[in-house]
Parts: sequence; C-alpha cells; structure tokens
Amino acid sequence: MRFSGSTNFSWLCAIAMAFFSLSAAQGAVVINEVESNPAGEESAFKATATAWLELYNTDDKDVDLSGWSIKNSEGRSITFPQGTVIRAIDYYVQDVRPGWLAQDDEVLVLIDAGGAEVDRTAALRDEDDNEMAWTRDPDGRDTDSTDDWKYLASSRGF
Ligand SMILES: [Ca+2]
Ligand SMILES: [Ca+2]
Ligand SMILES: [Ca+2]
Repeated sequence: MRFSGSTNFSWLCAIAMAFFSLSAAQGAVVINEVESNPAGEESAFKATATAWLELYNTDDKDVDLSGWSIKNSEGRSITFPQGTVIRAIDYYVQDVRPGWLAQDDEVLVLIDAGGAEVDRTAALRDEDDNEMAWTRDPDGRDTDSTDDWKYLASSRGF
C-alpha cells in the first residue's frame, strides 16, 4: 500500500509530460507572416508580383513538414512535399498561385501530417498594394489573439 501513492504519482508525471511534449511539438511552428498584396500585380496572366506566406519554427529542433498543409479560407490547401524541413529557429517561405491568398479577411490554418490543426492566423486584410504585410510581432508570438499580429514592412524569410 505504501508504494501505491508514489506509483500513482509516477503515472501522473508520465501523463503530464506526455501532454507537455504534445503541446510543445504542436506549438513549435506557426504561420508567421502573410503578404497577400505585394507591390505590383499578382493576379493571373499579368502578374508582376507573387504573394507568399512565411512559417516560423520557434523550437530549437528541426521540424519535418512532409505532408503538412496550409488551408485558406476557401478550403483550398497547399501540401508540403516529402522532405520539406523547417530548421530550428528559422523561417520557411511558400509562394502561392495568383488569387490563392484573399486580400480581404484571409484566415489561414496550418495542419500537420496527421490532420491536426497546429496554428491559425487572425483574419488578415491587405488592400494596400505595397511592401507592408501582416506579421506576428515579435516573430512567433502566439497568444491566440489578434494582438499577436501587426501590419509592418514585410520581412520575407527573416
Ligand atoms: Ca499587389
Ligand atoms: Ca502588402
Ligand atoms: Ca518575416
């Protein structure tokens, strides 16, 4: 009997650590910056500019993005190919096709290879045809608040 208490405690520790590892892993990569309206024309046929989004890995370990995807507010997805890796404390930029990023209240969702939601942006509106973009500030800030986001001079890949 004397040992049952510590056994239970060990189990609780194991469960708590499992939860902690899980949440730490899922929180490691965020959608960090979105440029839906770069200076120039990004619509099809006459494009002179390309819209893009940036991921940021807040963890000190590389993360394998193979099979992860980004879904836009129309439900269309971009899936990262096998072998896609985002380095520790580093950025990954994804250019997108014309029109893929809405310039009016776009919400993007990052989904891992198992189909679980990893991150979600605020509703981002960029009607200015210039080099300003929505970014988490500071990079990686994620409190599930619209205050995480600021409209600043774009910083693609850094
Ligand atoms: Ca533009
Ligand atoms: Ca812009
Ligand atoms: Ca950036």
